[in-house]
Amino acid sequence: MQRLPIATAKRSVGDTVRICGFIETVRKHKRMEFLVVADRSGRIQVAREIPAEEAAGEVHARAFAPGDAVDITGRVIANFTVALDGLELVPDSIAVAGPAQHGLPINEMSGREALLDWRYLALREPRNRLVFEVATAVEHAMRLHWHEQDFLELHSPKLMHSASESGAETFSLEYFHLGHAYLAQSPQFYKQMAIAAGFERVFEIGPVFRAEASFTSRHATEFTSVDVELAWIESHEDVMAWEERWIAFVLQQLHSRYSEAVQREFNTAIRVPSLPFPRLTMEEAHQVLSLRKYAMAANTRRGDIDPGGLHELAQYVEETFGSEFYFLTDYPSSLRPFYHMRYTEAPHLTRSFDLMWKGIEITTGAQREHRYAVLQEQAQKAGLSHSVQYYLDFFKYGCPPHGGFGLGLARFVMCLLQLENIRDATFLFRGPRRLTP
Ligand code: AMO
Repeated sequence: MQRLPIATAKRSVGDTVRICGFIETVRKHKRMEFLVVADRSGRIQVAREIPAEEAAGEVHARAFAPGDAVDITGRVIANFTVALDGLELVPDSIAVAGPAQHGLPINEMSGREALLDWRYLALREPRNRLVFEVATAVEHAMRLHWHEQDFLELHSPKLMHSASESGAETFSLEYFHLGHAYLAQSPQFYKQMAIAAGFERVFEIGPVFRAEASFTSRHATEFTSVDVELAWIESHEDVMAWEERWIAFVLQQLHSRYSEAVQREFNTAIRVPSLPFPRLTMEEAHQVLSLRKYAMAANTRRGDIDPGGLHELAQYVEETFGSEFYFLTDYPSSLRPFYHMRYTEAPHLTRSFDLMWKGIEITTGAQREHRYAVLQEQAQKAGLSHSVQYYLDFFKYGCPPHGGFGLGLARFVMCLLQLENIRDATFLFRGPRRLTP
């Protein structure tokens, strides 16, 4: 008999069906045993009559355990006493395809680290599954938009000859007779190479690595980066305008399919944003913070805004413009990588931006420096010119003005579902203290 998803099987009251899934709970009464069985689509109570010999202890049967992967054939009946939804399965046969050891290692009381140790068990929770259903829908919607707009998808190498963002935060490894290789911190150089190759509009969704000893709720040492690069722009404003339309499209798609489930499971509304998102220059943002008497943490880099300040600004933007999103633009050159274009008339400022959502940075972007001589000088000033010569070469034989951005996928999902921690939005988290499972 063909297996039916539990949600489908439930629509066949009176019929004999076959379902497969995990046992969630086991309850025994004198002659009856109740198993709640769940699969990807839902759950159902299975009411099994215990045979007389088994109840009398004359035959010894293995006891069912929460976690057992079971394959059950039986009849769906209506039973208004069943708390779940008035439906129940009366089994003809129950085969245990994958037995679970008795006594699961986690329960509702387990702390975050234990849940991460036993991630596959934690992921059996429908709420955790929903995180990845939504993440799948997010990526799908992003791809739809790119596809409609003629973008090419890249799969750039993650083994690199040099650091792509900043030297201090790279993982390095031995690489045959070439010496060291570095794990890519972003596809930055290669998405720009695609522009020099005439691809004009490109994207990539792929893993990136940061050797950062950060222990915050927003940082991982490996994460999925969503990257976009566009040719023939006039300024970073064109990139922001493109990004906000793309995000509104993605949220529109998500809203129509997931707003109910997300409201129910995460108590959060999916709001389709109105455009344009508010824009604040870094200078304006500092003025707002000082008017609101916000005191920046002492260890904040000169000119930068600390996480508390970003939240304060989020509040200001929500109160003033009614928006969950805002762009912070025109970062000081000292805070940005060498490849960001500087303003000709104000070289201490970059034509760059970050996108904030609910107070958290989800994107960094910029217009890039595409003029070979200027870029070479900026790389030199950053102490990088030799190690990145292969990258500088991309700009030697004609490259259009261009810009783009990188967005952390887990941060996006975390903000969307209002999750507390990036660990909850990541399939398997990697941090300074975690390399398993
Ligand atoms: P940046 O380093 O700001 O920019 O990264 C882009 C986005 O990636 C996410 N992100 C992270 N997510 C989880 N853990 C981390 N440790 C982490 N670091 C960053 C954030 C961030 O906004 N090449 C540029 C992008 C560009 O200009 O195109 C870059 O990598 O959401």
